[in-house]
Amino acid sequence: MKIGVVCYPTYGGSGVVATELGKALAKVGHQIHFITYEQPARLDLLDGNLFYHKVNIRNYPLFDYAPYELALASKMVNVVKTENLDLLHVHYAIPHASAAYMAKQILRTQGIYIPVVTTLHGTDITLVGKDESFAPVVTFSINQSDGVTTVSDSLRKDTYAHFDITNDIVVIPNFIDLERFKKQKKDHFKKAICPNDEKLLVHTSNFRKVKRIDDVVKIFCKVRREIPAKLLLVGDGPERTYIEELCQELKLTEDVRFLGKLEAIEEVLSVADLFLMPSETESFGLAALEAMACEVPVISSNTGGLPELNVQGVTGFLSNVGDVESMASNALIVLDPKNLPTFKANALLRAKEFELSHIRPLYEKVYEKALMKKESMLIK
Ligand code: GMT
Repeated sequence: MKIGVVCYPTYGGSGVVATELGKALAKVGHQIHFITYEQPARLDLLDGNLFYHKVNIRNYPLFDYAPYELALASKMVNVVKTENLDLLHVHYAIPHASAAYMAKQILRTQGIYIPVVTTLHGTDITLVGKDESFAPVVTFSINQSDGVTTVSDSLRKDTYAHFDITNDIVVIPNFIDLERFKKQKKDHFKKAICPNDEKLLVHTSNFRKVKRIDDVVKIFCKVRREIPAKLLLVGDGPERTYIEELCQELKLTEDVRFLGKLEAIEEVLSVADLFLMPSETESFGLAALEAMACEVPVISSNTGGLPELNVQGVTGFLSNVGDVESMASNALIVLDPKNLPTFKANALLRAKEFELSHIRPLYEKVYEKALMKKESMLIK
């Protein structure tokens, strides 16, 4: 198949899923055309089946906000025609699903039927999407898609609860490439960060409020009162300055390190003992899955799709959002040397259930169904 993939090219989970899925599909022979304003972070174009088409956003003095959605729709029309695409797969509803709808309608006037598959990732439904300034457009574009997927059952339920959806939604969880995400021997790195064999806690995210990184710091503060420990914070975003100030206030600067955005996150995870994800909402929790694949157990909130990944008392523990007391005492249970090896082994076993090769065919099935719709449209 020749597939156009639209995503956010930044470090967010939806962009990572789109890029890794595109790469995996290219490996089994599909031709994948990424259409976005910047080359996706994890995309290298060495594979002959991978292509990148840049959306140029023209500015004009009249525009307070340049109309990206229109530029994107126009680019989709152009790429579908020049590359003879079979299908468009858009990740994150806003504004990708509505731009795809527009492209599809334009192409129909030219005698081309292009099926659109939309994958909903999280805040496009649970936060931004349900805001009344977007909701009618999000509802419409989901209903007009030829295939709709969500990354967890929880997100599927939320989508039906918040919007008037008449379309079927297929759940396809996030996936992991176990070739890349596996525990590596990085003793020198561990020694540099934890010279006295302290326990190492890690959090990675795009530092948005929804991640509740202040809870990460509070949990760590409680853990460190009981046992020698260090915390690594990986990523960057709007909350970073506030979190740096909080660490100073709690006198934690000696034991907390900010690593910023990192490409080789698996190297950090390889030396970690515990991953913290106390999010306000989390449709799946890809970062937690990456940690588990590197044998790192998870302390998380029990929101959204997290219970579909993190198994209570097996791969870690889940607590109510904001219950840092419970999260800290559970962290101490996991970090107890009597328990830690079992939790680590369980985390890896669970991660294996989400191996890329199990999940990729589920998307191919959705594509095939969308293409069947195209055939029935053409017969009409
Ligand atoms: O919804 C978001 O926050 C954006 C999105 C992203 O692009 O970072 O993250 C979501 O998609 C990931 C990939 O499907 C999921 O693993 C994350 O749980 C989800 N984030 C939230 O729901 C907060």
